[in-house]
Amino acid sequence: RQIEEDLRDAIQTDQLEIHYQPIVRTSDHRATGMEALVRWNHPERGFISPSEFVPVAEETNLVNALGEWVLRRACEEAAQWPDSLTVAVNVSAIQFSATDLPKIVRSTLDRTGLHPSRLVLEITESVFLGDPQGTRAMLKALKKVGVRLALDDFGTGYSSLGYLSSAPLDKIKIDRSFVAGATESDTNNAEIIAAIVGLARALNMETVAEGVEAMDELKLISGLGASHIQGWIFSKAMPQSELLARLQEGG
Ligand code: G
Ligand code: G
Ligand code: MN
Ligand code: NA
Repeated sequence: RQIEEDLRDAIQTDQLEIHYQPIVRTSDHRATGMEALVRWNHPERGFISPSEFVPVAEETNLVNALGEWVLRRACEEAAQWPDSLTVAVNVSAIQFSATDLPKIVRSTLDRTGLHPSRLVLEITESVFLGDPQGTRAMLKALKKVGVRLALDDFGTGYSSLGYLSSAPLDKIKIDRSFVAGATESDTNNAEIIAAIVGLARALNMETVAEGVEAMDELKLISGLGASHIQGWIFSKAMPQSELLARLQEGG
């Protein structure tokens, strides 16, 4: 397929770049980290969304090359930020099942000089579906490297909660569909968010409410106790150059 060939080329010739979206602490609205979101500017087709090309990478053998490219670039760029900021990198379930992932993460941290505690790996619930024992072993091995682990898009996938208490996760990212559905009049989604926050607290995990766009959502979510917020109300994802300029301004 053309898109597959083009993607292979894009990875090799640096047509990809990463945009960073701030994740802020609910209590003071200060950024504590950034999520790395890959972008592809195709020479003929223009901008192509990762929701289109990440699945292509997953269907082919490109997903590991893509994942390693994103990891390395994100760690290199995060090493230029203040030490207080973490960088969160999305890890595809296929990448996650590769046995050499902890080794790759460790050598990337070594080469870029980023302290392990500043890297967050975002995994999805689907990693718990196939091989729960292998998954726990992988999570443990990654924790040994010193990185933090976040469960992404929580609430949209596999619904067994059993794995949560036995997995060494540091944070839960509440899927934006719950945030978008939470209003004063429809309280079901707000109840779900409150329940996830309570569960995370009991398990000593942080919570990130994703996709907060509007002031009424911000008020509601803050009241529900999520420790962190990510969404357009604070910032869209931006390139490294723009992020560095903002950090320089102190904002
Ligand atoms: O901004 P947004 O359109 O970036 O991202 C769309 C989807 O692509 C999201 O589900 C997001 O998790 C995913 N995504 C973005 N960057 C990466 C990446 O580097 N690796 C993987 N596996 N998924 C990514
Ligand atoms: O699947 P994951 O959570 O990794 O991807 C995050 C996705 O959410 C990206 O596509 C990102 O651009 C998008 N996103 C981030 N903030 C907002 C927001 O406030 N509203 C909407 N609609 N999307 C957002
Ligand atoms: Mn994510
Ligand atoms: Na998510």
